[in-house]
Amino acid sequence: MTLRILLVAVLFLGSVVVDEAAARSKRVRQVPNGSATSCNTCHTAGGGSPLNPFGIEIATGFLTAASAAGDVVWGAELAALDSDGDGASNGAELGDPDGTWAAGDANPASEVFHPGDPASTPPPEPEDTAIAKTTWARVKQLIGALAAGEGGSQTAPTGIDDSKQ
Ligand code: HEC
Ligand SMILES: [Ca+2]
Ligand SMILES: [Ca+2]
Repeated sequence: MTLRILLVAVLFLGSVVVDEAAARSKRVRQVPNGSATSCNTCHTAGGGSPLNPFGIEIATGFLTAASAAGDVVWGAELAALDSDGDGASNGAELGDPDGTWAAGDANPASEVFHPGDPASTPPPEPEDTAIAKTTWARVKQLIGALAAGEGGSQTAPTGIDDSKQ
């Protein structure tokens, strides 16, 4: 008898946990590119686990209700915030910088970064490109100098020493 009550209780609790998760799985489809990391877009270790900074942001101001019934309010405001503080807005990380995507739309085609993880962030473009160009110019110079020097000369290739430029 006691065993039966226990069994019923376990089955009941199990189904409650499943319902809790199932009722909230819609949220994966309520942010752009939510499918990229699924539940971990907002949770730290799977659905129902503690929320990451993006999830906390949503819990504290971007749900239509503070329960399983709550839908995510994705839009310009949430897109403009930088929940994980890595310098890239939530929208920039999820491929919808202006927050114009709406649930049901196709996912924006773009490289997706994690809005709740500061270690995942788009590279800061302009500066990097400038550095890369300089480096590339140097590499070409070096290859050119080496190719020209083929055949024996041991003199340092020109144009590589900073002091000569
Ligand atoms: C867009 C953000 C977002 C995504 C994606 C998301 N969640 Fe959540 N989840 C939340 C927020 C915010 C809460 C806290 C509010 C609440 O209780 O619903 C929460 C709470 C929960 C809870 C209740 C936890 C508790 O301690 O009461 C469960 C269970 C849950 N989520 C499951 C899931 C599962 C499973 C998925 C993936 C299929 C998922 N969630 C994806 C934002 C998200
Ligand atoms: Ca960010
Ligand atoms: Ca990030």
